[in-house]
Amino acid sequence: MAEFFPEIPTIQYEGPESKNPLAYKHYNPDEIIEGQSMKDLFRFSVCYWHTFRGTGSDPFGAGTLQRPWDDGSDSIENALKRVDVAFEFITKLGVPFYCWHDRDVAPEGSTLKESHANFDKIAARLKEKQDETGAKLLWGTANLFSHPRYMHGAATSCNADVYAYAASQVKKAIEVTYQLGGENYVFWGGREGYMNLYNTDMNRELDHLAKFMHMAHDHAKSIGFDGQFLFEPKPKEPTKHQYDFDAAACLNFIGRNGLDGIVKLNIETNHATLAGHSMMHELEYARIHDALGSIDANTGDMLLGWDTDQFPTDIYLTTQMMLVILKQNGLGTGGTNFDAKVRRESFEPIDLFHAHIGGMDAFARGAKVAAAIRKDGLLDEFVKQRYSSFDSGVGAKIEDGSATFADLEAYMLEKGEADANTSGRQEYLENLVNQYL
Ligand code: GLO
Ligand code: MG
Ligand code: MG
Repeated sequence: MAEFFPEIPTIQYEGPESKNPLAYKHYNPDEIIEGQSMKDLFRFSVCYWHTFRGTGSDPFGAGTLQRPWDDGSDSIENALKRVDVAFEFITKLGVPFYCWHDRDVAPEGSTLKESHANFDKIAARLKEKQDETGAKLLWGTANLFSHPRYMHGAATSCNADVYAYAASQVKKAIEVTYQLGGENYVFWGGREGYMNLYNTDMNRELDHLAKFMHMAHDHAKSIGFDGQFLFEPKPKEPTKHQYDFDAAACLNFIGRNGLDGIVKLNIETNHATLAGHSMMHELEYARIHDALGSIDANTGDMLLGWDTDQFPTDIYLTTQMMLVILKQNGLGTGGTNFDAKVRRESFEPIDLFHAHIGGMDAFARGAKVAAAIRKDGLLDEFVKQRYSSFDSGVGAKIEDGSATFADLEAYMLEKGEADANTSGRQEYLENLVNQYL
């Protein structure tokens, strides 16, 4: 196997005392957290688009990233070589999963037929490499936003031909995901949204999107693919208003269109903050609806209002995330995908390793802290106590649905005044969490 990262060894766990930047200090794949290994708890994944296709370009300047193996062309040879690079990277990192968009791995041809054929060629190499290394596909997806044909959206485009093209692309991407043993299939809305309501029939667009999802699911069933479908909420960018705004908007769409039980959510940190939520809020909202399927692990910048997709390093953030994820005992068939890119100033290949190592260690530490908080149980006990007036008496009748407004009025007329409130103790609880960090 050609060595694309000759100076990088296989990354090992060396423990918190290690000073080796190319070692894990906290991510120890075999270490058990609440009954499962870190490997199974996180199911870390490397994303193909930022990591192997990112160039470091921004709206003000050209790419900066040194990727000596890449000739910058859209040739099949270059795409095949990138597969080898990707699997060397994934293997050296010891990450169990990866994921892609169709057009990340294989070049778009001049016709749909040619694009399908290109995709088949690369998929065959991906399969070989998966078998050789044991790395698996967490999820596949289709890029329905880069090509100019998708200027008005894909499944919500005003152009029926574009809709049909998008459907063909998703059909193929689901088939390849299935061939490669992918465990999920993701839909991020790309350009599914609008810039201006004066030219938009929102009702028709949402209806078309629902039909698209049903057709996708019917096709998946017909070929025997039973991987989990996931929506990825994002409120804005590239459009002013994206239809998959946040977890609540996605779940409303899912429920209203008969997609319950078919689609769960892939929650991304930076998208949560763009929606004006904390990541913990988005995860908990999804979890209580039995829809927390997978996560895109990154972070934004507090001072910037766009999707900066940075690698997560904040242990307070990962602690909050793991408090929710541990409540549901992990992510099932989902995983922790680094939808994150190195800064354009971090232009050497080794920076890709530093970035992933840091992200994995941040999650491992967050999980250890969250598990310690959960083990002591003080936080959970506080919340349980706070709602204990609903465990018996009038509260229990409210919860079991047997109370009527008339009952509640009769109860209160007799009692005269509500029982006194107790303190929410927010500051005490914030201090408590800090004690574990
Ligand atoms: C962009 C999204 C994007 C998706 C990807 C797969 O903001 O985060 O990277 O995760 O298209 O759905
Ligand atoms: Mg994402
Ligand atoms: Mg993003």
